[in-house]
Amino acid sequence: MSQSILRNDYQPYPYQIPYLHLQFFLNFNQTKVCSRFTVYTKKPSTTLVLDGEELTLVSIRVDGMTLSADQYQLTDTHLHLSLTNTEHLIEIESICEPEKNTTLMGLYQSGRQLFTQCEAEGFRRITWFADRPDVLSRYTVELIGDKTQFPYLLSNGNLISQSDLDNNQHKAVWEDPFAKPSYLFAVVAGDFDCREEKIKTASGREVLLQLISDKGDYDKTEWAMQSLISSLRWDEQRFGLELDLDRYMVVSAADFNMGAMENKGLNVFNAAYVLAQPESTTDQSYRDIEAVIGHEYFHNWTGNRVTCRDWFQLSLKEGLTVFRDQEFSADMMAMGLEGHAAKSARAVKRIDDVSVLRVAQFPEDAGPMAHPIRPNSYEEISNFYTATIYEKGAEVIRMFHTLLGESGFQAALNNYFARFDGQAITCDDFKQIMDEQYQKQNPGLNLEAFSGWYEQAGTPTVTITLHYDAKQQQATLFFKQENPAVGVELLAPTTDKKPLLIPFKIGFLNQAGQTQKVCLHQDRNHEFMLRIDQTEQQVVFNDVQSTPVLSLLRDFSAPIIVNYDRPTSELVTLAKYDDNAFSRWQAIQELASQTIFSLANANAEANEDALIEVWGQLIQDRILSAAYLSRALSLPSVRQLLSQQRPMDPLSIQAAHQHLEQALAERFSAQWLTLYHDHQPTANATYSPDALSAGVRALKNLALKQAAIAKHPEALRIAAQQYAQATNMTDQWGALTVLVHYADAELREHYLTAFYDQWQHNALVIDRWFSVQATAPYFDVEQALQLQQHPDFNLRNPNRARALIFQFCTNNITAIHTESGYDFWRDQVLALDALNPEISARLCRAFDNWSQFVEPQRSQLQVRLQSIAQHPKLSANVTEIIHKALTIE
Ligand code: B3K
Ligand code: ZN
Repeated sequence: MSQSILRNDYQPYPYQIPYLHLQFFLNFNQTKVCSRFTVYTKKPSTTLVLDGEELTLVSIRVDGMTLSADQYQLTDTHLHLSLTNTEHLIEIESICEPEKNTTLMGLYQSGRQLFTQCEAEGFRRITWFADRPDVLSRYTVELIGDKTQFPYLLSNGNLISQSDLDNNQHKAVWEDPFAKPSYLFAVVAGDFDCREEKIKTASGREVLLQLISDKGDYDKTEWAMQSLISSLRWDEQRFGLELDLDRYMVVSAADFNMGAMENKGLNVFNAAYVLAQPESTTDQSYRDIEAVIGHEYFHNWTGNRVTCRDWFQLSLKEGLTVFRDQEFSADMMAMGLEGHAAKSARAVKRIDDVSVLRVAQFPEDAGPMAHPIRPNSYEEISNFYTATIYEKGAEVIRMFHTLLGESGFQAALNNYFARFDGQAITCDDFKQIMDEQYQKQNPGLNLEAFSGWYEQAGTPTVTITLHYDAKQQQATLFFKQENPAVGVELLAPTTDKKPLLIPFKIGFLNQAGQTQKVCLHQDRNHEFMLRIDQTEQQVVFNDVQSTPVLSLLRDFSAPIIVNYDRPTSELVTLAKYDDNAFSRWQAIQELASQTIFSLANANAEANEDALIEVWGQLIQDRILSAAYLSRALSLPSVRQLLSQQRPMDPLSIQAAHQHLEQALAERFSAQWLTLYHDHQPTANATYSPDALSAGVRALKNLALKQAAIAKHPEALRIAAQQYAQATNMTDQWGALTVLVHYADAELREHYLTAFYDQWQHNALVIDRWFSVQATAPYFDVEQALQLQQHPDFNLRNPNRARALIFQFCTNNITAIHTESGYDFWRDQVLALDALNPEISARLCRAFDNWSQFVEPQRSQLQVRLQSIAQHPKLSANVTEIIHKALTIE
């Protein structure tokens, strides 16, 4: 079993390595790497320990002398050198094998190209080095390779020289002017297309931006370039942060484990987050590309200039950078809009982000892998690139932003860069900066009670009760926080969790749904930001003229679950009239969730009347934006509902969900058809991915789906027509999904074949072809196994594995929750684990919460987990997940 690494065991590295010189002789089968660096220490006679994995050693020289085998100690993971002086020159030659590297960590081959991925611990698969984020060095990199095979030889920073060598070889020398940790190192080699643009930064410096993609994909990089320029401008305008390099490259890779990687000056991107053109890319993908381009670009300051001391601090860069990319997207979505329209656009972004948090992070925070945003231990760091570190981390930053306000937050960030630029630091350092600013703004108060957000796991629940005294016109609100031990906390008996500081935004309405002003201390308003920081706390509002309807946790001001018992009629009032767009959507969702849960429990009083009343009003509304309506008129997903149910009964929730979906679709089928026709594009309109146009298409495609669910006689004909006439992928995809999911087998096959034939040369669209089948109601395990035999299926390509296997295992509820479904999941985890442990561990997580299911699913899953655990050759990644899942119930 792997060892746990503990945060409290941190020790600074005993050596400094200010410069690193690397020389690569690039080849697919064997790449030779020669490294040269001087180590400095204040303590002579210290052993130098370097990380290295899957490498073949050629030679080691210390101060010019080649070492014999008895002068160093080599294990599978480390190289130990006993040094005597305060300064030594180290030279190491080694070989790695990119062609055989299916983990996609370190240097690997993808098609006829070479890429690296070093975060978190991939650099050690390239050469022996101090592969940890607190060792910062300035890199010079010489790349030598065949001119025909590798016309492009890229690394971080500035190109110093390029020259031809004998035997059709050539060499490029790169120098990164900034000291960086090894995880930000990158090399890319191969043949590419390159889109370039020169722009001037805010201070007037000219910089070269390059978008580098496979030959033939040049036309698909225009949007990414536009997004990169928008990101640059946004960071200058909103955060006052400028690009610090002369050259910034973004490269597209077909095989990539994650979304993208922020290597200094040389970002490597999963092709899915960089390539776009209207006919092959959906609106959602356009948004995602903009967000990920932004995210990686924003890392240049929050991550690269100021980096993490150790991997326990990962959220220092990820939470902050996700917060920044969320704000960037919101600003882009609201661009050009004013007043209510701008607010609504931002609310849509907030709704989407909160939905992701609830579907991905809340269950994580309630399961065996629950961990604080700054974990205390891990076995395998790649298992900790989680929704908690990223999305909950971003919510924590958002709370700082809420507590300080925009200008206070900006002032604090200025101090942050002034104090920590060029350093590897901790979350505590960041919190300290925020606290200093808070104390400046709020004399006598501090953020001490906020530290629990970094120290504790679990989603806190806040239960609220209201006492209204009509005579005194006084409303007293009682708040009770609960946050029982979860995940690893359950293994430590001494978990006395403390109450958290929660910024809680609340609004007051009356029973008719109008806002009502009330008094809190001297403040008379209808909306307040409360500071909740006690286990039990009460807040008294005066001058409350009528029984209030409370609009709670407006804008989702904290990542918590709110319990408040109220009559359905109040939810209906909020669903119709809440002036906070987020909370209005929340009320509609709660109404829908309650209805589905009562249906699933076969509750005698279960009925859809309240929801029908609300939907009836919404579906006629022509003032709310189309994007907002498309969210308001969507039921919560089965996965989200399951996260609220204990024990989880997937099949009954799926059945109740389907029942309600059907009932609502039938009830409003005529209105949906009208909506569909009212949201057609104007003739000859050219495609634009802007938020307004995308919102109209989202609502239109939702309407088409609803008409199909209702089996409206027109629905499939309209879908076929839309498919035939579509000039963009959003519309073609919307129609295809309807035709594949709701038409009979013959029609479905016809469209699947047509779609495949049209797009067989576009891998990203063929991913869609796999996923539309994997999520279809008719699709079962037998078909999944059959589709895996398709010549285009390739388990080594993470996007393909995600399109078929992950989609099937996570989103095809009826097919996966069967004995054969669970067998399929187990077999895929094991098959993937032999190739790519990082991806396999992610699939493994799909059922790490097995113990929360009802019987017989619970026992059936347990058996599969146990059989994975017994597999003789399991990666450290999967071992950690399975071990935690089986020991922490
Ligand atoms: N920092 C990368 C994460 C890559 C980790 C892979 N094991 C992506 C991002 O957050 O920008
Ligand atoms: Zn990131």
